[in-house]
Amino acid sequence: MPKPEILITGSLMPLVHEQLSAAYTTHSLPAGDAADDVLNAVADEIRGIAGSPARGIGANLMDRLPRLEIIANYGVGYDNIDVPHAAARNIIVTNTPDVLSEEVADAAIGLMIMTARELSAAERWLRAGKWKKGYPLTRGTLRGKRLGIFGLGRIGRAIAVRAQAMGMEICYHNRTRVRDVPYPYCSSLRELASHCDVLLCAAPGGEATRGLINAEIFQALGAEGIFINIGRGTTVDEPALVAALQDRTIMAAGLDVFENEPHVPQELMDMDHVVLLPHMASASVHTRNAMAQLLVDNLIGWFENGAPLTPVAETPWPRK
Ligand code: NAP
Ligand code: 8YV
Repeated sequence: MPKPEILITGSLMPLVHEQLSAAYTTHSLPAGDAADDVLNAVADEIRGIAGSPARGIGANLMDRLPRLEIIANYGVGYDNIDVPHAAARNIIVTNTPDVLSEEVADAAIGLMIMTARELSAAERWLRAGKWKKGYPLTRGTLRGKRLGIFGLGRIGRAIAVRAQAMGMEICYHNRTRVRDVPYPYCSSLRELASHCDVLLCAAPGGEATRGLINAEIFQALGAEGIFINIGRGTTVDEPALVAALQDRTIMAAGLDVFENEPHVPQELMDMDHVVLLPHMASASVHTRNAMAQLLVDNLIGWFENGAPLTPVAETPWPRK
């Protein structure tokens, strides 16, 4: 039996390249026009994709690969993949749930504290030699504040546990009420925003959430409110966020994700009451290796045992 052929769509952790090339025939998909040369040579043989989230996997690419069986995504979010198209073609999509939840929750809490207590601005102040001038007391605090989580899933729950231990009250909004948590449920995002002091987005991206956090939500969050995003930038109406920060509709924001990464609007860069991170919430060697191993194990599970480990809900295994 010839070895399955796998297309690797971007630069992934070394263990992915090492383990996949030991077991399968692998091909790296270069950027730009060179991609066509690779596809022209190998497209008919590709049975699996090891997918980098930096690259979209749309219907066009899938349809150039007539034998494609599985797309293993390097990330829990899979809004970079046209999953309805994959499902229609019976292509399994897998992601990397759970193994990154605690790391991302740590980063979310760090970002929330940095934003409320102006830690980045204070460090810039010190480095500028201004210590003796005395950094102004921060208006922001987490003492006595309520955290509103938009997207109380695996990561949202890990954030809630941490925030509760810090003395914060928690409330949340999902489409579906979660039965096994003690936190109050808000039946809409608007209700959540008006009910909390810190609004934190840990919801997936994609069409279902596109632009939901908009001017009306920032208005409801209010002038003492803080917005934190570790979900996806597409969930936010970014110009509305810029405006809400510029005219102080809200107090501050901490952002790990942006609408058109790696582009960050200059207006955000120019404001001191915004903390900006380069989409790094899961980015430790420990956690990225765990994600990489799960990606590999999904491909091995499929090709060796006929069962992926963590298929996404839209492409369940066994098939329904
Ligand atoms: P998850 O367990 O599936 O949780 C997602 C939560 O969002 C669920 O509770 C879901 O509840 C809710 N939700 C989904 N669509 C919604 C909608 N339209 N309106 C309201 N709530 C909605 O996923 P997870 O593992 O926690 O990951 C969440 C997301 O975090 C990922 O999809 C990814 O985008 C992001 N992420 C970012 C980083 C980073 O580096 N910044 C790292 C990892 C993950 P319902 O289905 O009941 O609505
Ligand atoms: C990573 C993420 O940044 O898992 C996700 O959904 O957004 C992050 O863990 C990404 O997947 C790897 O580049």
